Amino acid sequence: STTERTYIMIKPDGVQRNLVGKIIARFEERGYKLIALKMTQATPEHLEKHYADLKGKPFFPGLIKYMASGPVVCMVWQGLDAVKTGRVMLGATNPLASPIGSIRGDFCLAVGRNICHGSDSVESAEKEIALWFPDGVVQWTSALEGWVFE
Ligand code: YYY
Ligand code: MG
Repeated sequence: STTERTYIMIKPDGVQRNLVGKIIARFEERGYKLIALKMTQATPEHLEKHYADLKGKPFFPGLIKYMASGPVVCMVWQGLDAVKTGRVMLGATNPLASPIGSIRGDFCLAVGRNICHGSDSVESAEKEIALWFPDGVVQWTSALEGWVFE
């Protein structure tokens, strides 16, 4: 549906490498609508909730440390097939397996420094949006809607 939402986050390495504008531009240019945006330094406790499904994995402690090592940029993007297409735009978890043209395929190399996060299902998107934006998102009408969607 055209109101599907996904949670996209620019990780600390994406912020440090000045890729915030480029990543936002890709979602804007594709036709998605930005309905929430903030920059924050996340606590390990908050990140453990975000990555609760991965608790117990060998890379989990390093993942939390990396994600808490600097500010992140948190966003909610809305539009047709936002979750699945958002993941395609990010690329594969391992940047080396990501196609050129995807964000990870163009801008990074290491799985532990893959610069961005995207929800993997509509259900996890709803959970992640509630976790990062507990006060909700911004409802607004884009003047472009009739040109982006039939
Ligand atoms: O959703 P996605 O970010 O593509 O991958 P997940 O399987 O959810 O893992 C989250 C995060 O953990 C991944 O972006 C990098 C890191 N990670 C890792 O450092 N080493 C792995 N073998 C797998 C994942
Ligand atoms: Mg994931």
